[in-house]
Amino acid sequence: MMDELEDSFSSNQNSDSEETSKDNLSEIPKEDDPMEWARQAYAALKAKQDLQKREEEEEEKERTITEDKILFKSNNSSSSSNLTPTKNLHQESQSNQEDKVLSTINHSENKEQVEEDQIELGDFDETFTWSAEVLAAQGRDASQISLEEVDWLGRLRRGLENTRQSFVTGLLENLGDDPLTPEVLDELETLLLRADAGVVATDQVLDALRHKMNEEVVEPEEGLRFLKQQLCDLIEAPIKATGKNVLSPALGSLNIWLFVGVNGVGKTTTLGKIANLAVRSGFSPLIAAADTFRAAAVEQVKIWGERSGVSVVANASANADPAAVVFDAIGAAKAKNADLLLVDTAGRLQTKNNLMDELNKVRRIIDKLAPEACVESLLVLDASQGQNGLRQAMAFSKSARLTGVVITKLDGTSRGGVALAVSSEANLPIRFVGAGEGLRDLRPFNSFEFVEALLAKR
Ligand SMILES: Nc1nc2c(ncn2[C@@H]2O[C@H](COP(=O)(O)OP(=O)(O)OP(=O)(O)O)[C@@H](O)[C@H]2O)c(=O)[nH]1
Ligand SMILES: [Mg+2]
Repeated sequence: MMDELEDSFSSNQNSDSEETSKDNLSEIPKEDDPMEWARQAYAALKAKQDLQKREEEEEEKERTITEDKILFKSNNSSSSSNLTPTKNLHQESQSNQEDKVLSTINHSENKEQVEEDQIELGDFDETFTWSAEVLAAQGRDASQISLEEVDWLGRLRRGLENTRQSFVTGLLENLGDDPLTPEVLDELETLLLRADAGVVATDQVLDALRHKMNEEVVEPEEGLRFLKQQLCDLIEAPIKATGKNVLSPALGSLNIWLFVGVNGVGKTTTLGKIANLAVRSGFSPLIAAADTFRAAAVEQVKIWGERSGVSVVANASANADPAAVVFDAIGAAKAKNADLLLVDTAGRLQTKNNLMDELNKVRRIIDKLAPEACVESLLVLDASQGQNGLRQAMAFSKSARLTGVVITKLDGTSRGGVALAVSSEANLPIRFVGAGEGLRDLRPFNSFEFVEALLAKR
């Protein structure tokens, strides 16, 4: 279980972890030849996948034999004892299923889930080599990377495609082969603002670049490297200030994560994906359906719960008090020994005071009932809303005691730069990013990977 935990929540370390600080990236002893590193990584993943497939086939074979034996036995027993093995079989398959879902979804008996959750190693193509390069640059060992990481990097890069297209293509065209000029900086300023990086981040990055150019001639390669580092530093600042590189549930205590934000930004979807990530990482999550505003909201969150085998606490009565649902859910979490309570809340405009008060009431209940819990209040932001997302962050952080941000819908928007605005202006750590509607289209945020994907040349 701990291995899986490392895999999903913790191994996605931001690049400022001690060994992989951006400042000493150049000192990391990495493979001289990135292609060779990628080849080794590919071979290791291929071997792992082949082994897993063989094990699964073996398991399947054994399972069929056992089932045949039980069925055979039950068919040959007298009618009264007939019930027992059949029941046992049913019980066995049910508890099996729970175990499987809890340990690794790859083994799930639900076909749909298998299809959705099993990642196949793709070709040794350009996407793979790029992902490998990003992992190698963080000082990773070619034999230690997981298919999930590689798969996610591909998704992240595809997700940022539109932002990159409008940003990097313009930038690279202007950069050319000559040292940086003041005109290139002007163009960069326009591009950053257009990608919704915000005024503060844009000014900060340009000031740093201007300062550097005053001191030395800056070749385009060096300019790009320096730009990446500036962007990374900017996004990292609020993350570093929390002392936690990656947000993962604290072990040994109850964690309560609230998902808040305006309508339709992806709160419920994010919660569903995190429930799945938590299960895969060995935690025991529980969901509180505290969006009591829409009748369909409870159904929606229940479907997400079912996809990962996570129970949902809900109140059937119309317009139930969200705080009452959270009250019940905390009781259930304690009774069931759940370690992560995920709370879905109704979408609300940051300008509606009564709805913001409702969030405060939920917080008061949590403080009263579970004062020892580690509480995270995560604002979900739709990347395509650009600067409006920043305004939401400012307003919510005033009244909802935010501790972090999740940026969703990075796919299909050219405004992924809003991550920079949120970090520099709302001063909030970005904790997760979503780049699609699938179960695996969300990962813990890693600033190095984000900036590399944002500024990938190819
Ligand atoms: N393309 C894309 N779609 C997403 C992403 N996250 C969520 N969505 C979609 O956005 C829509 C709204 O998602 P929800 O999770 O229901 O949003 P919500 O914030 O819970 O909405 P309310 O509860 O109504 O306020 C759904 O169609 C999701 O599938 C993402 O990362 N990428
Ligand atoms: Mg919702």
